[in-house]
Amino acid sequence: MPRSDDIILHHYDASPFSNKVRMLLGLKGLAWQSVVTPNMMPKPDLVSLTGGYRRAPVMQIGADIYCDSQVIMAEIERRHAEPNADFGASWPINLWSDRMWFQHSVAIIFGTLGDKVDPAFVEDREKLSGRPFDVNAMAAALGHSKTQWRAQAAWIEQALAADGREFLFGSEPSIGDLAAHMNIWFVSSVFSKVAEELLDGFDRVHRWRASLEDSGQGTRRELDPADALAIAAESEPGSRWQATGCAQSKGLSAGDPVIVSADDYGRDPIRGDLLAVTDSRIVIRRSDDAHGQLNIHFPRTGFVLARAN
Ligand SMILES: N[C@@H](CCC(=O)N[C@@H](CS)C(=O)NCC(=O)O)C(=O)O
Repeated sequence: MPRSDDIILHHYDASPFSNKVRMLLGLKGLAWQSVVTPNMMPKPDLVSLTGGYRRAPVMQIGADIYCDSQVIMAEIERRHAEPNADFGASWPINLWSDRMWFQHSVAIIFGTLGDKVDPAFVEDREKLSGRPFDVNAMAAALGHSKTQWRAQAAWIEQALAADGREFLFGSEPSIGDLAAHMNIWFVSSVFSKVAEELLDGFDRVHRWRASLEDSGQGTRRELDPADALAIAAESEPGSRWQATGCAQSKGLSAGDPVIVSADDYGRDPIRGDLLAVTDSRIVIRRSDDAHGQLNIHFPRTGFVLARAN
């Protein structure tokens, strides 16, 4: 049975955001437990743990639950500082790659698949975003999406050309490198020929990618979802966030009932009592009969925090 301080990643293999986190675990040489989640709703085990957050990945350490790859990577970095991967402009690159570049990857993959996309998946993604997931429109715009995608990949090639550096910020890989790698991995994992075409002539990107992937994905062990839930129920949430002030957050104080939701897609509201807000993180406490008390962590960037009515 895993211990309450083991890293448990709720994820699925095809998920690019999960792959980015798995690569950070590899870079740090960490052992971790893997709970494979479905790639669309329903996800009863995951949602019961998070209080409503459904996206992948989610990291669990005991009764602390980390929603969104941004706060997951920050927490891995905080707990396992060596080798340091949090430097340079890693976080802005992460946000650009997660939002802007990722949307072009989605348009290319699903525009290329077109009518082959499972209608249940289309319906799920429409509910997730609150907008049409129009694969025919994506197919029609494929040329534009590919141009945009390649132009963004060219930024990586240029950055690596600057002074012959091996990685974006010098001789060591960073979270920014893993973030930029995410879209290249995503498109290649589904359509390797399309990725080859889009990266044609970007020799530095090819070498950089191979070198990042050489670090592997750490030591993965499969864990039954029920065991992960049992670990949450048996563990106490971490106490380091309890004393943190809640300054500069719309007059909210620790203990206030709040709602947290993503500001892009998958905006399902998560209710809890505010524990802490910093410039980089929101932490709320929620409790239920099945799991007892849990700390739920979100990144500050990309999430809305509001008083619950
Ligand atoms: N900002 C989030 C985005 C996560 C995300 O969009 N994940 C995708 C999978 S790669 C997702 O959850 N899609 C809906 C689903 O799988 O149910 C993060 O960084 O973790």
